[in-house]
Amino acid sequence: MLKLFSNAQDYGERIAIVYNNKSYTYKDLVDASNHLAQSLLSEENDLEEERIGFLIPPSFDYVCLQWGIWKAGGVGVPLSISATELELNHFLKNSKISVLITNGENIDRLKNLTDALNIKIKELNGLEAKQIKTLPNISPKRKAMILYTSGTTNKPKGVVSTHANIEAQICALIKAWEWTREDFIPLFLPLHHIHGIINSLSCPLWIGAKIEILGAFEVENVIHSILKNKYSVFTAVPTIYFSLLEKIEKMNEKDLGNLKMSFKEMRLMMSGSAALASEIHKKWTKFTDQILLERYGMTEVGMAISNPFIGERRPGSVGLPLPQVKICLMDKGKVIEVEDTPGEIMIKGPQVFSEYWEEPEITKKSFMNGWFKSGDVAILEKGYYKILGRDSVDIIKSGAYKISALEIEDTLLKHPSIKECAVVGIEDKKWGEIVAVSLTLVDQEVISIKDLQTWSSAFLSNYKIPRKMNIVSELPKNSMGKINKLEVKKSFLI
Ligand code: MLC
Ligand code: AMP
Repeated sequence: MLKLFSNAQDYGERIAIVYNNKSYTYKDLVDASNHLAQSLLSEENDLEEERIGFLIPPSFDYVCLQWGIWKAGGVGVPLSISATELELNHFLKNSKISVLITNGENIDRLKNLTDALNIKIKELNGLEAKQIKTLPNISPKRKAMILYTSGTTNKPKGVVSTHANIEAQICALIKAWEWTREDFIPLFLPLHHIHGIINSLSCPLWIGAKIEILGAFEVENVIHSILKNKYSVFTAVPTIYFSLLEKIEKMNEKDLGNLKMSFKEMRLMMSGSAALASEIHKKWTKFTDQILLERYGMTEVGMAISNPFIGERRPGSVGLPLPQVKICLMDKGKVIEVEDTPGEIMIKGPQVFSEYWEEPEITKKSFMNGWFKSGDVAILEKGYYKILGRDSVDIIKSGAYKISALEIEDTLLKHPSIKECAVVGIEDKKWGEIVAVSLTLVDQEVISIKDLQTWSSAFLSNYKIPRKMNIVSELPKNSMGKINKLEVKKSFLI
């Protein structure tokens, strides 16, 4: 049996999850996930890596289903609750999902889509085990999960992680961040991304700790829960710290005092998934006496580099490689041996994903001599890694979501009034980057931001674009005749 599950059996009556004011023990989780595994198996003995899509909001049910799929030998494909029909169409079709499991309220909405793709759609509450049978023995080498991530191709790619990858990702963090079964963590991050799935959910469950699932981040709700509970670990993205600070700055003295104390008493507060501005880092320390631990990760590798739990947590740096992770910086095929010289972060280790789903060529190009090419540029500075940014202008990180500029451009070019466009990310204090669009229009046409937002939101979720827009008569070109995005970016920054 996979260690995540055998551990859980040992934790028995300990509380695993608090959700909607109800507590669920590890035994509840083991029983419910076994039942779901048996129901998914139906007449089979092993799902043999069949892809099972699930569109379930963060909840106790979500975790039972994730575990049920794994226990039955399936590959779980967690999908974003806010994905548009077009995005879902891509995820379902691309990963060749056989069954989509969701809540009652989504069945009608998705039925046409799943029918068109010849995919079964099932309601989670309707899943019943016909017979009690022994669950398959799953080798850690088998595929466990596909997460979709945007990149320099215009459609998101499926990142395949094996059980062994997931175990290695969890174990590195348990060790580095000294997780214990006495920990208690609030979960408010989306559960179709690695940060939420590994750091907020799987680490505590591995060690026998307690999680309170709060649903999507909502500043009032999170503050209310922090005042009510004694959380010991907190992990969030920089935009969330920004939002908390915005709120805190407007609070009355009494609530402020209690909140300060609650934050101060936590044993560990972390930030990652995007760069943490030093201003937020400093303000947070001033407010809570907590020095945020910044770490660096990626869907393809889980967490790779982290400031230490004990030792210097340096603002602006991401620290040192996590246990079992090997890092080097490379420039034009050569390893950089000296400090202060930028190079691409290359990653090796048992955490590193196995492949991009059914994309052998892209997978091959993403590795060099066994090193995964992250696409992020960093330097080593006084022994710590410091991220300088992405090597591609086509990748935007906004609210810690990775966004492909190419995917947005593709969508905008379908608009009948748009002749040419360039999408770039521009710096923003709250969001890290915001999406900016430069357009040239078909003669005599006019377009408003509202028009564009309505148009793009039909295709793309997560990012309500555009935040900023330029309409120009001609976009700057480079010598190859391609749109010069750096020039476009500059035009927004002036
Ligand atoms: C939303 N808004 C934006 C925006 N998103 N504005 C600019 N840019 C964006 N990207 C606007 C909305 O239009 C709305 O405006 C207002 O902000 C509130 O919208 P919301 O959707 O309710 O936002 P909020 O709930 O505050 O969400 C922000 C967030 C969320 C940061 C909580 O984006 C989030 O959960 N991000 C985490 C993503 C994540 O987990 N990434 C990890 C990937 S894994 P109005 O005008 O209508 O009020 C990874 C690896 C690793 O990166 O290292 O971990
Ligand atoms: P994703 O593909 O959504 O998993 O996002 C991974 C990317 O997030 C990385 O390649 C980095 O570009 C970015 N990232 C993650 N953590 C950090 C960090 N601490 N500082 C800067 N960028 C980060």
